Amino acid sequence: MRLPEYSDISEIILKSLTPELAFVSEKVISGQSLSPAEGLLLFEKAEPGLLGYLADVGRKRNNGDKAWFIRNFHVEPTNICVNRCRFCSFSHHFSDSKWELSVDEILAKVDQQEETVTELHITGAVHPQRDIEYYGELLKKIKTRRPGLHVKAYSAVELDYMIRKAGMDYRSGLKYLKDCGLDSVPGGGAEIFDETVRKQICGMKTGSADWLAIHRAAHELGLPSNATMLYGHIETYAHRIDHLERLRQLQHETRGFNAFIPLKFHSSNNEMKDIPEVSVTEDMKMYAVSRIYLDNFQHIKAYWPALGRKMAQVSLSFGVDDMDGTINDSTRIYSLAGAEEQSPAMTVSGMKQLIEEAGRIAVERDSLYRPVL
Ligand code: V47
Repeated sequence: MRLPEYSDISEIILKSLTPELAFVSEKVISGQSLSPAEGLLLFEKAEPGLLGYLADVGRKRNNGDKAWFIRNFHVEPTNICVNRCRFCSFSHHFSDSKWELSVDEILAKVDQQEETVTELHITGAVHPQRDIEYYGELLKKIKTRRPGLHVKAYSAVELDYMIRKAGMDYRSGLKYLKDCGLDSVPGGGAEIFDETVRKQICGMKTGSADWLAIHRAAHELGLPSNATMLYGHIETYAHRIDHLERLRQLQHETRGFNAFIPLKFHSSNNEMKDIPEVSVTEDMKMYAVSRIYLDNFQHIKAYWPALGRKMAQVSLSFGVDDMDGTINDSTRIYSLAGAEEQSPAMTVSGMKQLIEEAGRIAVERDSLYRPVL
């Protein structure tokens, strides 16, 4: 029996679709960018199976069968925050406890990590008494102890606050931090760019245009960054596509984003607790459409502490090529919001097993997606 070639399978699938979906699918398969209306059509009309198939085309084109992971840990220096985001379960406004780590406590956490850990992710709340010199000095001290550690630090929201407070523009503030040891910028604080939704869920924090301006400035200085989206709350599919479109446009100009990370909204212990969490099918649709729409992003990351390790494994068949990291039980943002991973930590062998069970080749990476040998 002759087995069908890849293109034959595409043809069989295309014939079973409505003309609109067949047209959009053909564009995806032949590597063309989708318009916002076409992205929306996928969210509204495509079956999860079709989305998985189309996302897989992009995933394979960018990464072959490799799925990446990193040995990393987080430091969340404080939960004391000037903002009051309604989805947040982490800040002191909604949590039973208030904390602020001293510099020595942070350095002790750095010292505790094994030598093989390559990345530190620092993010947390926007503390009113901290300033750019504090965060700059922290970077210098970390780098003195562990010069080889890649420090991905301070979301655009934290950066916005500290840079404005210093009376600097984004470029000079980021340049100062880069000179202190900042290596890249994490993707937090993006939430949803649509201004109406943003006002309702996190009206006090950095606006969308400023979030994008900070990432643009970082890219222009040679600092790579990530991008996120908080989905599954009051936003519509059109808002999600608008968010992806703004990211795709900035990436077109700068090429500075490494990865896009959809973040599922978790509803425990925050002011949006009445909103039910979306289904896992919805999660997989979100990952797949992200892979398909963001055709100029090299990587789509499943942040498993937010998604759960089982669904992160499934997401490898819905466009995901990056599993983030080993984490070492160092983040509270999602466990406080009710995510099933209450103490997120994975061993390297656990990570490899998860990836290989999904039929992918597990590759340990550094923060710039170079294989760690
Ligand atoms: O911006 C907060 C999200 C983000 C909730 O760059 C919530 O590699 C769900 O951006 N339910 C911060 N999500 C974390 C972040 C991140 C995480 C992992 C990797 C990277 C990276 C960046 O956490 C916030 C917000 O969108 N968040 N509360 C919640 N209740």
